[in-house]
Amino acid sequence: MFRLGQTRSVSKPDHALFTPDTFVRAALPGMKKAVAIIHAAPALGAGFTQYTAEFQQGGSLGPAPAQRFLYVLEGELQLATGKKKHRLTKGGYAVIPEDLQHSVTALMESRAAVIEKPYEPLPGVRPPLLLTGHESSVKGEALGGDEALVVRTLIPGDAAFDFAVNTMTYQPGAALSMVEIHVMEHGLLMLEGGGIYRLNDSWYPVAAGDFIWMGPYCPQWFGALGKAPAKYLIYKDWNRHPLLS
Ligand code: UGY
Ligand code: MN
Repeated sequence: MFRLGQTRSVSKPDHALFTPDTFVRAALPGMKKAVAIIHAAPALGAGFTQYTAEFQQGGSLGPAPAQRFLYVLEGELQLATGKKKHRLTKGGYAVIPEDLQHSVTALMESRAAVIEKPYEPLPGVRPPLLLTGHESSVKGEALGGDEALVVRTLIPGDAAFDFAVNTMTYQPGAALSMVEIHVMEHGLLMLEGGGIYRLNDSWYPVAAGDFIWMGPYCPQWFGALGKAPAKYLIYKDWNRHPLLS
């Protein structure tokens, strides 16, 4: 359908909102029977790359140019590292170190969020080994004591990891208690529900399927609307000194 040039998508110097009507699909090098929607990349101003990979059954990712985070949105993936095979179902995730030879193959039609970021070593700290998990085994924590806003921290907070990925679930009407302004950037995929996202001086209606990039120091706030919870998957760089990264 023609939308007469209208979309909710915007791309600004310190933030972007990309809605599914503007997504463009293309295979990345090495991808087989799969395509990527590249939501964030250095070309946008981001220090990481985030894409949604859409696989046919038997489809696979190409090699990772950096450490790679995977989160299964739908279907089932097999992550193979040498002889070891890990099955990742919806809500399953993995953090794959930069130098670890691996393959990611879809056991059925699947979709996954993929984040790739060059690893920033920290003197005296060993880089992390492969980590796999499932969101359902991560205990939710009420953000600032607010039971209506639950955070699940998918990656341990220790200094070996130079990024975090969390899910945040808001009951209808729940909101961040403050407008955040911080040095870390974010890649955010709306998984369920919707609400209003403040990004810098603009307030945007957002819904499941949307992607948001927030650059460093982008003022940000979210309030959930509707009758069902809103949930998003959110990346941030952290655990490194800003002068050294
Ligand atoms: O972790 C965060 O910075 C998170 N609270 N930000 C956000 O939800 N926009
Ligand atoms: Mn934030």
